[in-house]
Amino acid sequence: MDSKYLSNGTFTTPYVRTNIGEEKYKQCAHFIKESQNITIITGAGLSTDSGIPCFRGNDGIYSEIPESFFTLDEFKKNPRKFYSFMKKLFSNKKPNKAHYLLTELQRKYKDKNINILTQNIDELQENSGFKKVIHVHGDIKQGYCLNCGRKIKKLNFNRYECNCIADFNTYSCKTTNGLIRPDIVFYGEDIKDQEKCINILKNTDLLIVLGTSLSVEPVASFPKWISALCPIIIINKEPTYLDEDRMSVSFKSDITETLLKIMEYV
Ligand code: CNA
Repeated sequence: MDSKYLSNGTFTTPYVRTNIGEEKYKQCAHFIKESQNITIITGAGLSTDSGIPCFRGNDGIYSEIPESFFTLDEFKKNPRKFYSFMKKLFSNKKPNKAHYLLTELQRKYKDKNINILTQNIDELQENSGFKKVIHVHGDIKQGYCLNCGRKIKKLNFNRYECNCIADFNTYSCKTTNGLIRPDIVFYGEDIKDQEKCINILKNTDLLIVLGTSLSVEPVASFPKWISALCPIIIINKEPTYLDEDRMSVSFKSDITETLLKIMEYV
């Protein structure tokens, strides 16, 4: 049996339940060291320590606004309200320790192909210095004009907090006066770079899943694209459907605390 699958060189099914205490962290470190193509799927839980709440749960965004808020129709009805809310959520936020730990991992293992497929629409992962991030649900700091398609690379939220309720000029396209929408994936729209993500997943030999309830499709089904023998490390405070997978090492704990423990052995 390939020694990649267990740090002690054996293979039991399901090995997760045989690993307790420090062994579990050592096991994860061993997977990382032995893998070449590591794919990390991240979700809102990665950014909570930066002050951006999750969607779900008691303090989640959905306790304040309905899910329908994140549809193009709702956005068009009241763009100013949408941008004001986005400003409140995403302005002046900084990467947290967990983002930096992932960047440290990439820097330590320059020879490995480490990709992040994130559902997050913030830019905190790349702001921490991480090099290969795919924003499957888009990026709230970017936008484009609904009339002419002109791209805005750096949306300034202050421009949206304007007194232009009757006149979109402050956040309208300079050439056509069209409304600028954020370049995020609203409900009902296709995700970004799906084919690229699938190709990355097919070549993955270690999948790490961080801070996502895995309840939003199609990302929730991304793990089905990895090979049957690819190990999975999942760190999420709440249970996910992947926890019981034969190949999963699952931690129902804080991302930063858990990554710090794993990094001790990497
Ligand atoms: P979600 O459904 O809200 O799940 C987040 C999960 O993270 C929950 O199960 C929490 O228990 C868990 N969690 C929270 N904090 C921690 C922590 N410190 N350690 C470990 N686990 C933690 O969010 P998903 O990402 O699964 O859902 C996908 C949506 C959320 C995407 O469309 C995103 O665009 C959207 N979203 C993004 C952001 C952001 O960009 N930062 C914020 C909120 C929502």
